Amino acid sequence: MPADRIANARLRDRVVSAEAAAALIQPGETVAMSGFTGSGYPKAVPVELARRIEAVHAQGLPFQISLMTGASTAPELDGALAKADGIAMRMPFQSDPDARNRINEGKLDYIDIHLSHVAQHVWFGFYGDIDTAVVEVSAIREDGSLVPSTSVGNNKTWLDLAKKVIVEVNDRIGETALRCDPDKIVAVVRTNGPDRNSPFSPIDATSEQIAAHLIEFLKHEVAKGRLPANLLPLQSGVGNIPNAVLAGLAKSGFRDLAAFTEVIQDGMLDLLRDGVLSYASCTGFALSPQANETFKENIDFYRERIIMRTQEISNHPELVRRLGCIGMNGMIEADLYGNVNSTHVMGTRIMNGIGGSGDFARNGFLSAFLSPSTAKNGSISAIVPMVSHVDHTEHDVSVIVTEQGLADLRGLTPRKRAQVVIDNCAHPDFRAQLQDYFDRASRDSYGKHTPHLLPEALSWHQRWLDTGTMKA
Ligand code: 0RQ
Repeated sequence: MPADRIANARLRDRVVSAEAAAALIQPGETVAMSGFTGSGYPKAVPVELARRIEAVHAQGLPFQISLMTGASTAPELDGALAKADGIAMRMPFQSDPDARNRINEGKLDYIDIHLSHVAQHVWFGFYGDIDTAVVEVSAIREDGSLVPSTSVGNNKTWLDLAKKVIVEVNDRIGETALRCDPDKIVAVVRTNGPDRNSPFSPIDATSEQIAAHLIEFLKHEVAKGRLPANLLPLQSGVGNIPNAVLAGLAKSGFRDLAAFTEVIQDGMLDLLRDGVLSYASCTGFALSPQANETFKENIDFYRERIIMRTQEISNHPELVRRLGCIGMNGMIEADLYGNVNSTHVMGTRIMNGIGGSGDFARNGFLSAFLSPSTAKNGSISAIVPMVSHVDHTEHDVSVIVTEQGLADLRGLTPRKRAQVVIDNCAHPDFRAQLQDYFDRASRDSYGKHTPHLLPEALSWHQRWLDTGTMKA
């Protein structure tokens, strides 16, 4: 790593090993780290911290920290610390298998909140003091200002509030800088690790169909005069299906699109390159290794078209409403009336968290939730009578899309919504079962506004748990 990456002389004197930096974090501390959806998280200090925690545990002594970030990180951060049993409390979002298991075993406290709320709640003191911030940057300038790496997230808040700061200096990709009083920076660690950069699965027929239904709907909205020809600023969740939607947009004939989103993934870079997308605002990147290379090679092109913002701005409800964003997010399941569960498998097992989906679902101009119509090799229906956990209520969900089709819920009564969800979104293997439920509920329900047979609705998931299949 070139020495001039740390241009500030005082901070050059504070360069230490990751192990020495990790030793500055004490048991019981609240530690705020950088990182948003696999980008811009510290690569070296968390691993060393996990090692130290394990060594302390081996002596029979306790050592855990409370951990906050922007959003999800990677095995070197969440994974290493969870495996070491080093996290007492985690917020606001994670997607790590080891952390997830510990949360679901009841061994790790997890607070799952809207990403736009994090900075404000921390400023209000709901999470106590921040003892240490560990923030990845791509350079330190002569005046001590910190050049962000591949995500911004809550870094400004962490640097403002933390009592002491550890900086990891990694690859430079950006230009503007974060400011932090150099007196607070107690350690600077040199690293050279890549971001998580997981490759996307090749686009399969299911995601292609989901994308096609959504794009056809957007074209229909333009034709009806409800959307301008270049749509409205797009927010796209992370994952294979949102990526397929972006790939579909590339071939759709739309031009001059804009994105006001949290995360830029491969498909969005392609849209920018091809001029389909004019510019994109984000707080982080989730790129495959290949897209990451292309991004770096063409950084001058992308720097003119991408702006990174802190996450309380990238996800700000007022901005999402004012800009009239089109939210496109994945879901676990939706019910007949349009309530959506994004976080809990079978109502109790957390998957990742609500992330930014709620910021965009509630406040966007249009809010679309996308999923294959079945999960687990067709054994579970993603369309259920009543969701087992509610993240997005029927009032915040405009359209539901599966590979079967699209249900436009706007302007429909609950009972009309139910019929269109069954007809358009349910998989044929489950359609008759759902129709039967809805017909009996419409006849026998206590209230006829949102018909339900409560014991049966609530036993739907239990049946799957008991038998291992809902088809039976
Ligand atoms: O489980 O990994 O064990 O196979 O859930 O499902 O189909 O791979 O879909 O990766 O797009 O995730 C909602 C989790 C979808 C995601 C969710 C099981 C399925 C699989 C993953 P396996 P898929 P995706 C921007 C916005 C909330 C946060 C958000 C998410 C696993 O989109 O985390 O939107 N959303 N943030 O088998 C049982 C069902 C299931 C099911 C799926 N009905 N029943 N299991 N699965 N449906 C980003 C940020 O905010 C940072």
